[in-house]
Amino acid sequence: PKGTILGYPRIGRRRELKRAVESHWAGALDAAGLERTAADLRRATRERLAELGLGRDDSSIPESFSFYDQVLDAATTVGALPERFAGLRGPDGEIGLAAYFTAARGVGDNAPLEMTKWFDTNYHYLVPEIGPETVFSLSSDRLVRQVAEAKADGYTVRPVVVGPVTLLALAKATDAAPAGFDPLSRLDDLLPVYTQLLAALRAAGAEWVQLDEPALVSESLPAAPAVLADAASRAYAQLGGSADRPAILVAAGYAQLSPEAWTALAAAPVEALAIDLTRGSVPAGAAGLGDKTLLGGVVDGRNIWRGDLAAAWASLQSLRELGAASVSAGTSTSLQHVPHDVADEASLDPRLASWLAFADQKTAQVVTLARGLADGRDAIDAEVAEASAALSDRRAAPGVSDGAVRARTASLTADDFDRGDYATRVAAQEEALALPVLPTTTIGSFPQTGDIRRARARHGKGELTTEEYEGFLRDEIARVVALQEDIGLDVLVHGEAERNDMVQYFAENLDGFAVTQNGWVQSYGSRATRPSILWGDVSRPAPITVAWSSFAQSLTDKPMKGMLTGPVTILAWSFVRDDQPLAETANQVALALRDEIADLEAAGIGVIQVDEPALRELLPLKKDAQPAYLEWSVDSFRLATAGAAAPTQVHTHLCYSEFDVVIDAIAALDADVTSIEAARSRGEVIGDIRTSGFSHGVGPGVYDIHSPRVPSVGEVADLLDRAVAELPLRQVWVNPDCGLKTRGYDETVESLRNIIEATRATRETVGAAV
Ligand code: THG
Ligand code: ZN
Repeated sequence: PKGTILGYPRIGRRRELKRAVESHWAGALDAAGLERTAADLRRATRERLAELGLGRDDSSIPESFSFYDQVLDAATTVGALPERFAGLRGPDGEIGLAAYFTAARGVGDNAPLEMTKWFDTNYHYLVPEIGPETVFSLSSDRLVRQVAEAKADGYTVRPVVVGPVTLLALAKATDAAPAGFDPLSRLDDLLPVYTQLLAALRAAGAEWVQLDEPALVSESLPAAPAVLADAASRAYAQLGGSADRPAILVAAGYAQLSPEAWTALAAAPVEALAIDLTRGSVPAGAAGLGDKTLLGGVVDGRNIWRGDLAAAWASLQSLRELGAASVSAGTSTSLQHVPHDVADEASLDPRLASWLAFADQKTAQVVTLARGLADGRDAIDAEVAEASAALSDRRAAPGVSDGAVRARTASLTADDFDRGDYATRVAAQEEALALPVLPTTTIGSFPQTGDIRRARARHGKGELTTEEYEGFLRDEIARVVALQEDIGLDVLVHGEAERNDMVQYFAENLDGFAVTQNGWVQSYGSRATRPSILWGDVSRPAPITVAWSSFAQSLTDKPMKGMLTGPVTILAWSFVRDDQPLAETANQVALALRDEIADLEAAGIGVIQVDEPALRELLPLKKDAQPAYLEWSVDSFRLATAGAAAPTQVHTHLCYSEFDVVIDAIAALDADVTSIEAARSRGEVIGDIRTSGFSHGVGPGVYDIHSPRVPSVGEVADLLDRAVAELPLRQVWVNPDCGLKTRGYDETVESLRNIIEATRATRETVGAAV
């Protein structure tokens, strides 16, 4: 086939899979019912993709369904589940749905597999645990059955599996493994199982198989690119050397394939190679591909823009020079990172909608390019012209470029990014705030109860007037403020009951953004977000948070924290315009936040938190691109906050504990106080903070909010003792790991009370020692 997509969203146009899976977990839908829903979804996907023009019988339709995660799928297929889930396996060691979901979600003391970000996307995968003791064996025939299911429906699909190199490269060592154990060292034991899998797929009717190897583009994995390329060379010599297998497509999206990996794959006995041409090209000096097919990933799987078909065509033409036997058109990655269909967005401005492409529109683009490759460029002239016209329309549309916004970013000077001397600020803040040692606070959100969600939904449907809804929110804020006073916290928050999502809330209140109704994108498992669309120059038509924060402040004498989401996180969790540097877009958002901060200060708010949980997420996979990213991302935060007066205490919050990579960047943010995740790693991060010489206020989390467990007073006190032993007392803040939005009230209140009790005890000990 002349064109294909590397994968399709699995959650369903109306999140049907989420509903089915969650009702299965709740015991309301049995396994057979869940399997039926999943089969219906797969059937609907095949039919839709055929309707859009992918061939029913030429392997251009991918079989990329997953109940939870593609990495977990591959791990369970080859039997790579840690020992603690062994009891859940079937008679022949088979891993069925129950074991699969338990590995994903945990049960009792059996912790689930760890979850982490998939390359530089917002998708999270489950980290396989592999040790010397792991026994690889074919343990699930799910994918084989899906191929057979499609066959029975008259489709020859192309099954998609995470490849052996990526599976091992993303794995971590089991607890039982000796120190320094590298899962990649098990490659030779794993390959026979993949060989067996390929044979079974062929027997079920697969003519092609797609092995996803994005590890081969990354410079951010423990294994170096040359080591990964060597593994790929061995893996594909062996898999390709097997006689009983479908044709193999090795797909390596998300960035440019490393030169070493290109050389390895060019020499490997596989039939096709898919590369990402939206984030890189062919490595310089790349070897020819002989009789392989080269699939050019020219349709971007990561954004929602309609794309430039003329440029895509030119890019495909340039591939011919590499001497591949044939060139075909594809997406750069799976389309799992974009929503289903622009046609599902009735409320979107039609002009904006005409610039967009979700998964279905991107599939149609691939089909168009494929037709061009088969029948000649003339055959697709009309479509190419239409795409170009949409692009020019977008360039010229009002709001895409706003003179006032441009003038403001163009006139920025170094001063605009600099808050001035830290010591001066500390003195001014001590006087303004008069906080005790070890000040206590929370990250910002309080539990989003069913009542809050229902009130928001009813307001959305017009069943509650805005006045009634806002009255409800004020009552909620008053309750949360009174609760915090009762618990004895020092710096209070208003609880964020008015926000659905910390990014969408700002997107809804800033010019230059649009939000969708059905634009869900899987984040992990059954969870999804609806990223906002940042399409134009960003400005703030009116204050956003000021009324809520000043109402909350009016209820208490304690400092009330103003709560904002930082520019990098707003960009990271939105679909961002691709027609100007991210740095420019980030500065526009930063200026809108800067104005909000000025208004909060004017309204008497003396502590303002600007969250940047995604700072680490956007870090490029390629080392040479990282410094520039860290520069503009840090600058945009500084631009947002540098207007704050010295007595105003600026806080930030980051949602991870891998401090090492970005510690210098975090210090460069120059926030007065930074709260971070630390409870799960038992405060290990405190050592990193000390050795890095980080000098500003820091709140290493003492309560793991990802778990319903209530930390005991003793546990919290231990963490605090460790913090005050390693860090200067004046630096240490006391707070949970993250927002409390997803927790219930009972455990939240109990945990916060324990935190306060532990803090009081530690204050006494250090007081005695001082
Ligand atoms: N907001 C946005 N993007 C994000 C996060 C966020 N990306 C990264 C990270 N946080 C992802 N984490 C989650 C956690 C929970 C959910 C989604 C992503 C979640 N979603 C609800 C669901 O799927 O049922 C739907 C939420 C809604 O109604 O909006 O639980 O915090 N933008
Ligand atoms: Zn957090």
